[in-house]
Amino acid sequence: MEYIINNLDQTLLIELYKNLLKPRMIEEKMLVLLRQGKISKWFSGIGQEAISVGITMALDKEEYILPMHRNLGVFTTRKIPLYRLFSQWQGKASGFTKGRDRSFHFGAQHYKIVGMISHLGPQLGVADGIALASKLKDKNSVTAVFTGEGGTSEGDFHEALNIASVWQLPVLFCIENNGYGLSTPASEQYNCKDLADRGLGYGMESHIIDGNNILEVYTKVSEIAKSVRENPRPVLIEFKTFRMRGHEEASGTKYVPDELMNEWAKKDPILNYEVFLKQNGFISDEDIHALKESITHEIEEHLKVTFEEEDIIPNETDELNDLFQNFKYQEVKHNTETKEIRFIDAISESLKQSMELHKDLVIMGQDIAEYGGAFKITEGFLEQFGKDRVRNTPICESGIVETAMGLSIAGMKSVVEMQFADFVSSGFNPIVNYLAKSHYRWGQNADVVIRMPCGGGVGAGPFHSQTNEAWFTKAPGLKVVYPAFPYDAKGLLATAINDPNPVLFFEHKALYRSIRQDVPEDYFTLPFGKASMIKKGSQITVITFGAAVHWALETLNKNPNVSADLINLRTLQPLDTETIYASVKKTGRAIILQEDSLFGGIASDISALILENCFEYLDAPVKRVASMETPIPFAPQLEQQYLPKNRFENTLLELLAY
Ligand SMILES: Cc1ncc(C[n+]2csc(CCOP(=O)(O)OP(=O)(O)O)c2C)c(N)n1
Repeated sequence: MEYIINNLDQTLLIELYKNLLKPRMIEEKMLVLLRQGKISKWFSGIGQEAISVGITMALDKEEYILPMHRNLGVFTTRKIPLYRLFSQWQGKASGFTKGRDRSFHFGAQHYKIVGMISHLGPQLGVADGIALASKLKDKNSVTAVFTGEGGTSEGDFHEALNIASVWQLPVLFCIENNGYGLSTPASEQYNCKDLADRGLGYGMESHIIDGNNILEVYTKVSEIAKSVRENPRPVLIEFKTFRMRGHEEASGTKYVPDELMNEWAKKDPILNYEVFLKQNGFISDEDIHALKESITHEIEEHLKVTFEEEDIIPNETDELNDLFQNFKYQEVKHNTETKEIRFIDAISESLKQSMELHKDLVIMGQDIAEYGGAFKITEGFLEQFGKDRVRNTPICESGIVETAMGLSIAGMKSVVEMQFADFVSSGFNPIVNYLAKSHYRWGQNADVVIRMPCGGGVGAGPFHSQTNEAWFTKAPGLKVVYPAFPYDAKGLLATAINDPNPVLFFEHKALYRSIRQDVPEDYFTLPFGKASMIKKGSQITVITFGAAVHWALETLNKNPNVSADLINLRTLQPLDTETIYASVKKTGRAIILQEDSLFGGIASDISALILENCFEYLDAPVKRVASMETPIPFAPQLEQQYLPKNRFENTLLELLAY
């Protein structure tokens, strides 16, 4: 291995060595503890340390790094106290996740480190968001994100690189090509000579670096980072290296030919560098010995702290309190000036007023800039707020949701417009696994609103008509809002944007241009978790939300002899159970109307809650009315049959007669 010193001084050469040695020695200790059953799982980065250490040393302390499961060297080079890492791996409170997540699955804002989620790819898009924030704030910083060569096969990789290139974001995409993804050799993972070749396809500069040569990694990444700070752009870097141990310790290396192991053993990044330093008189055997002694001592001391730390005592309140970032709702009252507007105007006005209020709010979506969005909600926004804050995106829901997460990590707010709520399935993973879980896992909020133009009755077939709120009400950590009137839509969207937690904001397309209401012209907010009672009665409680509120109203208006409480839920998560229970206790009968197909929808949970909490007050079974158990069809007569609107009246009357 050839080491070229360039203009690096001795202090730096030794610092690099120390930083290489520490993760190696920690790992060697962890392997012992693993065998003793004192830690649960270990992903080894032995042989790959030069990449983590070289990149971290090449970046400024204030620049974000998003490491993977083999990048202990990032954490140690950023000087995280070792006992905190040990406690993290043992699920203790001094770790970074209060025992809620394992290994390297955590971030630490103080150290500007954002750890992975198990799904590997999503953090590539998160890096885009962090880099976008730095670019918007003119910070001249770079963000480095890691992936293995296996992870490059995920769609997230493609989406993140494409976004970064189209938007010229200052991201270093660092591929650690260590030959195997679990047992799959690189030859079965991709079919190009070098992964760096892919840069060309994304319109991106790329480099290949010997990942086992610390001086090459450090020098080249320093040069690239400097140039990216001056001229923001993404760069793809492929580091050639090798995984010297199993995927994780239990999985072994039987599938790796011995010759390969032997060949790469000769290229060990630490041993070779040590020989080089000694041969050139930069370090002596005594220095090395003293250094190792001091690291051993540090490891032992910190392990002692962790071993002596008590196990976490479970407390349900603590767990539930950490699901969301604390948000104190602030009521903003409106003036009396109102104007009759459509549902769609209410959304547009609210969004515009929030853009005026929050200077750090960015909106992203397909065709939302010049074109004004598929439904024209953001028409005129580009002129008022500029291209930086009103961003047309490539067609990549996952990558954009991840970018939104990155903006939040960097302290900015965002609203993502799904062109149709149906397409959220292409961004499902980062919503339910990243946005929903990150506050609970490591205290990082996701200040993101996802706007969801949804719903049927518009003759648009199975992929443009779904109301898929149940996909999200099931995932703890997400708030779900579903207004039925312009006034509610305007006030609730303002609150959704103020709330620092992830909010899925459902907007029923059939209401956009059909429902009008007098709505205050200025900015105002409405609270989450408060249903509205839009009709009062004594015989039965009707519970519903979205377009179904209007179906229920129509039915009740047609049957003036039915005396019903009509509850419009407005938000599904949080759910206003208080209003539901009070009404059911009064009427003794409950019917829940839901537009989605029946099984597993929110109506089922509301029904169960009523049974559990109001059973003694019921005079009849709780009824759910919902769509058929099929996808939503296209032809108008099929769609009408599918939707529950026409079945609602019969069931309501049957229940009253029970
Ligand atoms: C979406 C997803 N699919 C599969 C896995 C299981 N898995 C975890 S790591 C891994 C191999 C990753 O290989 P690579 O990206 O090359 O990184 P390396 O482990 O070699 O450092 C696999 C298949 C996962 N965590 N997430």
